[in-house]
Amino acid sequence: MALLPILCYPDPRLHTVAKPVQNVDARVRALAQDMLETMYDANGIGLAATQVDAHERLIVIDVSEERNQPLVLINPEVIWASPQKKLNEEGCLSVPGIYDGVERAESVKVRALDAEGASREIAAEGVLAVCIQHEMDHLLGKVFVEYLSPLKRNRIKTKMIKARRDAERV
Ligand code: K1U
Ligand code: ZN
Repeated sequence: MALLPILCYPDPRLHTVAKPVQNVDARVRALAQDMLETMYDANGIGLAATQVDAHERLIVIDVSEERNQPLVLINPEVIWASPQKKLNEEGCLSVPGIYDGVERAESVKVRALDAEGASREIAAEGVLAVCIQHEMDHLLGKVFVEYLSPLKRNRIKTKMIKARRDAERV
């Protein structure tokens, strides 16, 4: 198992559109395990392959308090989204230290392959629904700050570039 480097906004690679996984094989399972280890190490509740510069439709999630209910979703598709929307506070491991409100469907149903290649359907609400939608956006090359106003987004971009420069100076 290995910790993977997480791309930081505004890295252009975060805007890559991920390709479907063709075979759920040992390589894909190893990537999913490394992503889970990376997500737990960073205290995140989700991680998309895009964020570790692997442009395949694979996400990992664990929203449990005990951090012992990992979910691996391969080639996820939203098959139903509630018309009711909710504004939630979001964060992102690729935009450290930034939290802001994003409106998303309150609940969703998702079909995906699991780590064994079996098709599963998940009905999600609350933080799980928010996290699934956030991670699926990553697979489309979209970062949550793109829902914010251009003014806020530009401020965040400038802050991230400055933080990166300061970190490189040390
Ligand atoms: O995609 C990511 O970078 C992971 C991200 C997932 C996420 C968190 C919150 C709302 C939507 C999606 C994180 O895990 S950010 C860090 C975190 O653990 C967190 C931040 C705010 C609220 C809850 C958790
Ligand atoms: Zn994110």
